[in-house]
Amino acid sequence: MAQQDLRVGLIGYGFMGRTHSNAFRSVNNFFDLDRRPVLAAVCARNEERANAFAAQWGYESVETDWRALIARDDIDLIDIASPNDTHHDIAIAAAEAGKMVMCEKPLGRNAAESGAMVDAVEKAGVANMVWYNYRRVPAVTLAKQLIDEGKLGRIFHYRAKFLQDWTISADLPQGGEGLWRLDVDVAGSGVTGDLLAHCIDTAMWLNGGIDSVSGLTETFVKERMHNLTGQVQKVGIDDASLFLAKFANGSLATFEATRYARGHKALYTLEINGEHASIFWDLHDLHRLEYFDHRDEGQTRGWRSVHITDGDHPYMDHWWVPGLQIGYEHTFIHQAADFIEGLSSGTPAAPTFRDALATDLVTDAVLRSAQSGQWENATG
Ligand code: SOE
Repeated sequence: MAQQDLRVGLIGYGFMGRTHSNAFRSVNNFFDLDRRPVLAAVCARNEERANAFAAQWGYESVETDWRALIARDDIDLIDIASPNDTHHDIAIAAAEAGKMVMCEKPLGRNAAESGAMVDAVEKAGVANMVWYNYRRVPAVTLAKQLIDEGKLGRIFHYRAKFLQDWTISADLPQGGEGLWRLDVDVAGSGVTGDLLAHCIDTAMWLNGGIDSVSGLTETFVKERMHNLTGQVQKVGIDDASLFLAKFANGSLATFEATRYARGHKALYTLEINGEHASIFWDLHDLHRLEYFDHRDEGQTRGWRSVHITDGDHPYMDHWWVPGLQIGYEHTFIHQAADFIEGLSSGTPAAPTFRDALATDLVTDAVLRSAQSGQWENATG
């Protein structure tokens, strides 16, 4: 297939910069696409480390000012993998310069920021997408197909958790590289925007819109030393966030995220209970989908643990042979493939900025509800 270059300018070289770079580098090895990402430039303030990153990943050039990157004529796509407080300004400037924009989640620090970003990309008419990668775990994509085919029937319950334990120590500072997720000014919120946002994105994709929420948050460690000021400062993020939700389809939900669940590193689980069937998925066992169908023959009816590695499972015909599983990094490769296919077909791949705004409206409502003690509307 004749391929057009898709010249990528990546901003940020942390954990997410690596997942995105790996996706752009690998995607054409596994998917037949009419565009080929070219790692044109990486941009970060620390020139020495940006140079080292460029050498390691094969970026052609380095910029230390994102405005200079956006001003370049040889860049088609700006990919934002820098901390949350940078998303708004970069995305808007990139859209105004006519660049396609991909952005790490959450889209903005709050729905007001995200709304302005949606306006900018839609006004400019540029392709856009947010990296909510868990939609593209093949088992989760299969769950979507089963639900859309009506296999579960009417849905009654949705249950999601995202549990971690890495901030329990009161000695852990806040702010700066690696710890900006603890600094409310940079992150926008704590686990609500960081972890629940994933659960909400998947949930609304699988089960439709969320109408209203009742939230409860807690900050267990109230003060931490700030890495940038050297001062002990108030912690403004939520360490744990739980909420009840009512979906537009009438189903009821519980969501929980915390960084204080000792023993859990990234336990994202979801369960959906329908009239005919139920589904359970666990990120620690991401290549399995647990499925129970009440219509099965009575004596052998039970939960099936389906190994999602066959050629007829979502995305799996692009990988190895049946029985051999794939992992976390592949979800980003799938997302890059879908984004490029969306450019070719003219049907944008989801989640777009607009889809991600809907998630931020829910996270804002959860935080509002935790303050007000009331149920809050989550649709904006
Ligand atoms: C936080 O520890 C984090 O890295 C999130 O920021 C990611 O979005 C999540 O996928 C894994 O956990």
